[in-house]
Amino acid sequence: MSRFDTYFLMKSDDIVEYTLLKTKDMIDWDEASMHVLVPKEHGNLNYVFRVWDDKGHSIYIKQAGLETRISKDMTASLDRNKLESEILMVEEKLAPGMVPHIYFYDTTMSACGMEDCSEFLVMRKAMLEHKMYDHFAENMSTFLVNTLLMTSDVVLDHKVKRNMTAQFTSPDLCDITEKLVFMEPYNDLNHRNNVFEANEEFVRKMLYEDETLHLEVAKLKFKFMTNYQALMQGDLHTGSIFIKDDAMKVFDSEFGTFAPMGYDTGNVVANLIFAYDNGLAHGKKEFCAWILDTIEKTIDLFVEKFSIKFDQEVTEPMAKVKGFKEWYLADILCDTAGYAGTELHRRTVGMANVVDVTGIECEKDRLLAERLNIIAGKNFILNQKKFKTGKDFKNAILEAYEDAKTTL
Ligand code: SR1
Ligand code: MG
Repeated sequence: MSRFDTYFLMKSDDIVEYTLLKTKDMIDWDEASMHVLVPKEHGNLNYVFRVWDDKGHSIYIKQAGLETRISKDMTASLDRNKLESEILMVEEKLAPGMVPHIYFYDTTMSACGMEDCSEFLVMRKAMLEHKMYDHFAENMSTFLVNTLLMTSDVVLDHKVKRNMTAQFTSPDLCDITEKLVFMEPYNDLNHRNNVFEANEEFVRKMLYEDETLHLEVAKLKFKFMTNYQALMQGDLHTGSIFIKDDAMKVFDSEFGTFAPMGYDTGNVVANLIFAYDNGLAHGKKEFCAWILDTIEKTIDLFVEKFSIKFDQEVTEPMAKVKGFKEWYLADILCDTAGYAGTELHRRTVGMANVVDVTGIECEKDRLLAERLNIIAGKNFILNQKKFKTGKDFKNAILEAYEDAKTTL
């Protein structure tokens, strides 16, 4: 019996005892010198502690709370910690070294022990400092191909995949995505959108009143809900990526579920655009050029690596039919554009915003950023089929920038 046999939300004072209870047989802790610290960066939902000793051992303990951090009114099942841990364990096998190692997960305390990544920066922070990482496109494209293609029907035995589809899902978290991404940015259904006052009129016209847009978003929503294409990370923004000079690790996979691959690839594109917005507002030309180049490369490398790995790994006989691979990839690129669009919109006007944009102090620069996001997002959603190469994405961002300037 231990006091951790019943769930409660842990505080720093509980963490050493808890860590020892859970990891004593895996980590040779120097008990006398164990310390606990709460990292500054955190997500919208959970609580993280870093534990270390003076002999070089360390771990992150991550716990799910009953309420989300972002809003006490929003709850999400405590099972999300198990889901996140199990998805990271699958991803570690498919993309070794590209996710934090999970030491244990505990369904009673809804907590897990995860590899300490404190020598990395959370990528959103790095982007706000306008740091550039030339390995990102290479690593991210590998992560996307390995985790998405390898969990799709192209490769997995179909019975195994159907079982995994049932295992890797959280109705609560999918519900959050369905509302926050695919409804509220277009109708403020729950009256909790954060719309920048100076942009209210623009948002109303461009997002709330455009029925053609609503129809395309409705299709994207239904595709998200019904196309169990692959096990995606589900929330692949720069706050879900640890990065340093020569490596990156993707974490925070609690929104992971079987859904269109383009949801992940699209989120990567959109969140790089938020970094671009911030770079523009701070006059960081080299950084902005790096972002555009990175978006272009990530898409092109994704297509190239996907195509090669498809040929190597395909097991589904009908996926070997001539022309199937090209059709499948083209559809992923359409989705990439569509879901990049919905992410651009929901982070600009929805409930969960990004500091890359909200942190822009000059009103005119913030308006420019928001309008760039809204215009680019609409182009991505309304013209999904036009986005076939990295250059198509890059050019759309440059066009949206020019168009946004004319609205000010
Ligand atoms: C209630 S959670 C709000 C958002 O934060 C997470 O990171 C997801 O993106 C979610 O939509
Ligand atoms: Mg998160």
